[in-house]
Amino acid sequence: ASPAEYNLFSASTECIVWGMQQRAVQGMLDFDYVCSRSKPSVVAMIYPFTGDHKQKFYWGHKEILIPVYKNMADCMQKHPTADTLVNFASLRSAYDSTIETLSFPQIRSISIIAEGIPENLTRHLLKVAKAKGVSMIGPATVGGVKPGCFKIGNTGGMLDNILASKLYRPGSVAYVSRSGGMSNELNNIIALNADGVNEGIAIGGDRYPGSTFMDHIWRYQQNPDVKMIVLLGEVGGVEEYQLVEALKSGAVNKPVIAWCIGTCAKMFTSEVQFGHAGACANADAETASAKNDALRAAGATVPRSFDELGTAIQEVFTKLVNAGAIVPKPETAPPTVPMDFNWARELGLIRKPASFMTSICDERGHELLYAGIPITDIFKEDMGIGGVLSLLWFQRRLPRYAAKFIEMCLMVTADHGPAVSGAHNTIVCARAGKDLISSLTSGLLTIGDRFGGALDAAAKQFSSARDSGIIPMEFVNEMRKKGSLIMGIGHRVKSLNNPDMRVVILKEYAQKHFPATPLLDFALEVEKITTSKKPNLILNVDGMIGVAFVDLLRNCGCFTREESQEFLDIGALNALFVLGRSMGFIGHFLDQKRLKQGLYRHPWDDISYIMPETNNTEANSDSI
Ligand code: Q5B
Repeated sequence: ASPAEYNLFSASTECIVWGMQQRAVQGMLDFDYVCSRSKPSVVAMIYPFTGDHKQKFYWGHKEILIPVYKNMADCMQKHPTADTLVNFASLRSAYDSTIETLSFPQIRSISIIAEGIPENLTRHLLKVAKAKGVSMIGPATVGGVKPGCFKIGNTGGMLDNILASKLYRPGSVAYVSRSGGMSNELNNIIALNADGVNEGIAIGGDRYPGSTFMDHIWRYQQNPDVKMIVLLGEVGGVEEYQLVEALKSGAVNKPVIAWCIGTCAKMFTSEVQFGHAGACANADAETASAKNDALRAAGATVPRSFDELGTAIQEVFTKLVNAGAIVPKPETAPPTVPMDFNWARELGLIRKPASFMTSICDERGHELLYAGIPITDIFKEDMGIGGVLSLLWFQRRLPRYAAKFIEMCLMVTADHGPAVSGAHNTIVCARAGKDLISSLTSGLLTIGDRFGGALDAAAKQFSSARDSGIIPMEFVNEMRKKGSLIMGIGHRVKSLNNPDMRVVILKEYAQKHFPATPLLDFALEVEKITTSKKPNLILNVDGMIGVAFVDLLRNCGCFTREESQEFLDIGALNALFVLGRSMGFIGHFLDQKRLKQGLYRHPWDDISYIMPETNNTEANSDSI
């Protein structure tokens, strides 16, 4: 037989991958690279859910592009020398995509990874594949590996495993197993106890695998590079008896080491179904023990347990070396493949400064944390919006009275009618047909010193005045001398005669619940002076929140003086008005939409048109 007959894969195998399996493809390319293949084995991918495009992969240190096709026919036409397809389609689409693949005569082998394909469909696939002379590996398998040549999908695990099992170059041992997981184990056992794997196929755990143990063992028997064969069978089915017959007749005359797993089934009083669909003994002959006995009697080396499989392989291998049938080859180091950044970091081999830092929220674990507190605890303890804000904005679990004060600030600033600058802008924007976010932000952008954005500046002015030791009268005079307005003082409509009840509510609460209110007391003294000049120069809602919050930060016992000052410097207090008033702006937006208000145009009679005075005589005479 020629190598093309007994080898499914070679160092020039070209493969098409069905499915957007970037990790598996990268694993195949890394394998190719350590095998010193001249070209990547994966030449194209098929993915019917996106248009034709290219995907980027690594080839050693370089980046390469692999084309992805929506249509299988296009892919086959563009890559006529690809003869292998690895099908990662789900159990729902694996049948259709395999049938379609089988219609292209260029394909010699198909591996089907999906588990759970209905048995009647698998049997039909088998029939079609057989009629067309196509080798099928799977379903329900990781695939197989031909060291130095080609690896199917995720076979062999990660690169460190592949290197440890020396899969980058061929050895003398070929194996066939059902289980993909156990094939990894075999790669390792064979590398440790012999000169490595020549080829390994996991036929898959279904009752009707696309290819059988014997399909592969026949190939191994014909391949002169394979010096010994390992079979890892399992409980269920009678396929191992075909090898028994082949050994008895001498059709297979290479040394065979065999073990059927599942011998523990006899410990159970009832029938046992192991993990694979086919792994259940329906008759005595299907038990692992019966099959092991038969294989032993036919001349295979059968250890007493799976634990002794390695020793059995080693004994046979040593005999073949001593007899000169195997001549161990000198080891050469494979080319190095750079380690993936994420994997290297997981192993703790590298470190890199993070581009971002965060200290308020962590969503990576199984539960969302606000400043370290799990979201379930936040609800269990009924921390409310004030509690959440105290965690996210101030990174502290503030006392309950403080959280309540935060909520009160949000409530009193929630709205102050449609006439104020921000609400007006939101309304005009909504009536111009804009969306919620545009209308809301249009309103928010008006917040500043004169309207709603005086909290921080008020907190700073009042606290630095009081901290400097001056009395309220000196503060007012100083500000007047500088020609500066006192932030937090004054209101367009509220005054001594029309007091702002929002301020009254907050003032009474702070005086009753805060441990101390020295800055509020200072501001109230200032208010007495300013209102004596003009009754509307009251401590307004911005000023009230600003000074009371300084008292809170400084006296609640949760912050150092520096920390509380930092919040003023950052500009944290205006955030209370911004958040509170967002509620109102959203309300105005919804209201306008609900009321189906049309485009707003300001009336001419409400605008004074004051044109610059111009001397038109000359111009007029020119034009005449
Ligand atoms: N004068 C708020 O001014 C307003 C003075 C002052 C010393 C002062 C003004 C001001 C500081 C900034 C501030 C937040 C623009 C306000 C808010 C939220 C709101 C809004 C709502 C809501 C009002 C008349 C005379 C002049 C001025 C003197 C005025 N303010 N002197 N310190 N702070 N305050 N902003 O009424 O001698 O006649 O020339 O800038 O705290 O935005 O509901 O509307 O919830 O939405 O236009 O409550 O006070 O007064 O500028 O014509 O001044 O008083 O120098 O003196 P007005 P003006 P004179 S709360």
